[in-house]
Amino acid sequence: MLEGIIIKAIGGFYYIKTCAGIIESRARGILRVEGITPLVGDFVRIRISSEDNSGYVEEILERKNELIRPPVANITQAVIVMSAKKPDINTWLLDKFLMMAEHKNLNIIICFNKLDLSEEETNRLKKTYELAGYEVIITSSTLDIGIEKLKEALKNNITVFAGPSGVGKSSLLNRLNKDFNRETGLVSGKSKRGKHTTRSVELLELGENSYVLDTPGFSSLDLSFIEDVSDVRLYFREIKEHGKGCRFLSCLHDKEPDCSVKKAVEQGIIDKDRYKNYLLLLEEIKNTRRY
Ligand SMILES: Nc1nc2c(ncn2[C@@H]2O[C@H](COP(=O)(O)OP(=O)(O)OP(=O)(O)O)[C@@H](O)[C@H]2O)c(=O)[nH]1
Ligand SMILES: [Mg+2]
Ligand SMILES: [Zn+2]
Repeated sequence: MLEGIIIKAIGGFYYIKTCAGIIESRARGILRVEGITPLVGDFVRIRISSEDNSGYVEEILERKNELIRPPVANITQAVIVMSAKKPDINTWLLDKFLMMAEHKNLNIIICFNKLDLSEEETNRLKKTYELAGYEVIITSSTLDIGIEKLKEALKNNITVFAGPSGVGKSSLLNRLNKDFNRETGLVSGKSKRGKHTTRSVELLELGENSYVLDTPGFSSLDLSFIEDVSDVRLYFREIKEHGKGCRFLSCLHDKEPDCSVKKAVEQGIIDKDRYKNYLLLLEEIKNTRRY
């Protein structure tokens, strides 16, 4: 049996990258009976049928994790792409993306693209998020800045590119490898809905053991994975860190006394806007989890 990774799935066919090349396969009947659907990103064992020379997925190896949107398994890293301008930065959305990636335990890189449009604002954002404890890479896909650094960070990872529509996710991927041929910039100016130009789920091979996944931009995130208000603390990296010094273990860093987080905000060690978004998220979760 051959081992490989599913890089694409279309209409019941799975395209599996193996040491013998890419093999088109179907899922074995038993998987359907067991109610298991192979996902892009799955490591699988396949058998080549001697009758028709086509592949059959016999076994799915254990998944490290699973994303629902897009449906994909074994992602190790998220590059969250944002821009300072066009579209304007939305830190509320960025912080939600970060929460999601933290929740999935992914390695996280924030990429501020379109440096050419606003150097000052982009550098300010970089500082803010580095202060929060994140790795930040600044790029301009138009001017070919930061691409090598990005490429380096993608090695030996299966990386999902996420972020709102129009920030340049697909443009960056084309810079990483021009053969990727991702469609870019088809956001219709007339129907302001912003047409999603990126649809199918496919791992793009960047090098040995390195894959990237383009996703359509989305502007709202489902936070139903947060079960309890107190969990919000876990998904803000610097708040989690500074919260260790609070008087109460249960401190939500809101109105409690002797709160290290609030102290750090006053001292400028935690960014004010990050803290503001944290409080807003607390409110949002409180309101939606009240039943
Ligand atoms: N000025 C400037 N424009 C850029 C840059 N990168 C991308 N763009 C432009 O931004 C627009 C959107 O780029 P896309 O790559 O399609 O954005 P996307 O994030 O893939 O968008 P969706 O697929 O809709 O989620 C295109 O017109 C690009 O040419 C950049 O670094 N600087
Ligand atoms: Mg795109
Ligand atoms: Zn506190």
